Amino acid sequence: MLFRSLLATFAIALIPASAFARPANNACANAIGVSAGGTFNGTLVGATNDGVATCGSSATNPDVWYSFTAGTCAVRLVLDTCGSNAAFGVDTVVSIMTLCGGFELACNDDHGTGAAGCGLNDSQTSLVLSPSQTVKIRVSKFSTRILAPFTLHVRYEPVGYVPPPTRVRPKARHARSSTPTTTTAAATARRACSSPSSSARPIAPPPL
Ligand SMILES: [Ca+2]
Ligand SMILES: [Ca+2]
Repeated sequence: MLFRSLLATFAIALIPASAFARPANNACANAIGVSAGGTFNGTLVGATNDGVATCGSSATNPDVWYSFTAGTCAVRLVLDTCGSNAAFGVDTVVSIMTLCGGFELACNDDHGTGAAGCGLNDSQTSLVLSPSQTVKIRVSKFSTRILAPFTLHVRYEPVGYVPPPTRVRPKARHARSSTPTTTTAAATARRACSSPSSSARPIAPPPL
């Protein structure tokens, strides 16, 4: 029995520590929703690879996932990991996919411009999304650099009003009032899509 116990202990010791602590969003299918925007603290520690990317030598590296769905407005989605390299030593790579196992829409390894609060190894990327479009956000790391925590900032702002796909015609012309109606759903949507969202922040220039 003692031998068996020692053998079991030895076997457990051989299992990598990462096997005990997978991030909740390790699999793309378990992507964390970030549609409201904001700051999200994540980690690559314990993550495994289930995605690909075309930049940052990260195609086979461990990755974690987030999901963003645009509302009724077309939006410019802007992602960055600014501050992560300075805080945790991680060299992030951020990419945007159409869906799990889908096509890559954008990828950035290093922000490159060294904007305020953004290190040269931090990532930033952006993409214009159609109303209701969902994308998957992959966070990974460059080549052989360390697995570590990171901070993902998610911002978005409307890029213009997009009319709904169908319109309700007036029942009768003579029923129209000479006074313009300003409280229709369309007018409300137009106003909503013409002003920045409450979570939108000034957007930095795209990476070089
Ligand atoms: Ca993964
Ligand atoms: Ca990087």
